[in-house]
Amino acid sequence: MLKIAIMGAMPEEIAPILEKFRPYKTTKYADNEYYEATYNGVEIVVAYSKIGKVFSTLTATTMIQHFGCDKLLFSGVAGGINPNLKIGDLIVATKLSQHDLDITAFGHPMGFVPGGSIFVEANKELIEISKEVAKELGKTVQEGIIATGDQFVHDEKVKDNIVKYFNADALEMEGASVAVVCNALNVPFFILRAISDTADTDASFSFDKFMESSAIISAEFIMKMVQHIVDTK
Ligand code: 4EZ
Repeated sequence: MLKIAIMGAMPEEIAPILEKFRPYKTTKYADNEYYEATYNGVEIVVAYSKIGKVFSTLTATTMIQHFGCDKLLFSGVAGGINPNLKIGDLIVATKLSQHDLDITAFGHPMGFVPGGSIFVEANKELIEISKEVAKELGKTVQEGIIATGDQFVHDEKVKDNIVKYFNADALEMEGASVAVVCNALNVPFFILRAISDTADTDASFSFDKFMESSAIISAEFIMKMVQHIVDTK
């Protein structure tokens, strides 16, 4: 049976999803909780990792290696960089990069370490499904580059550098690490984010104000994608 991992970083990012899968079974593993359910003949595993690249790496790896998930969908919020992205807008990652991975001292480009790559590309079929779902809903979903790092960005200069090195459209703290895991383990993945702030000096206020409503926007879209995957399997 198809087994889909649905993850977020924070409780608010998965709460609207989790409530759709009641009743679910809660399993404690690797210092976290995983919620398992079946939905129209598909197995679902939901979890929030906690914030950042390390925790999200652990959760993505666990969902694949321990729970046996064969697709991974990430739902959450992000800071917008591209001025076309307003609060509440959705962005689908085409490729992701770690903006804080820096061995430039040795002549390597930002985001690169030997054996790795600056960008990891998301699964094209899942992106295609997102376009179909967006069309059905009459919604616009922008595609773009997401930059990930272990910091909440609230500074124009930091943002400018992320644009300079990665031409990123949005930034957050988990996408690229999840991408690295899924890519290495050959599991198709999809990263969706709704904008909660624009990573400037007002970012923390904007985040507090909009994270919950934006998390719901992302979660609802992910649920439509799950429905589409279930219907066409
Ligand atoms: C990380 N997530 C933010 C977690 C912040 C505070 C208690 C998304 C995000 C983000 N990440 C939204 N806006 C951001 C920004 N400006 N910089 C980094 O994935 C938790």
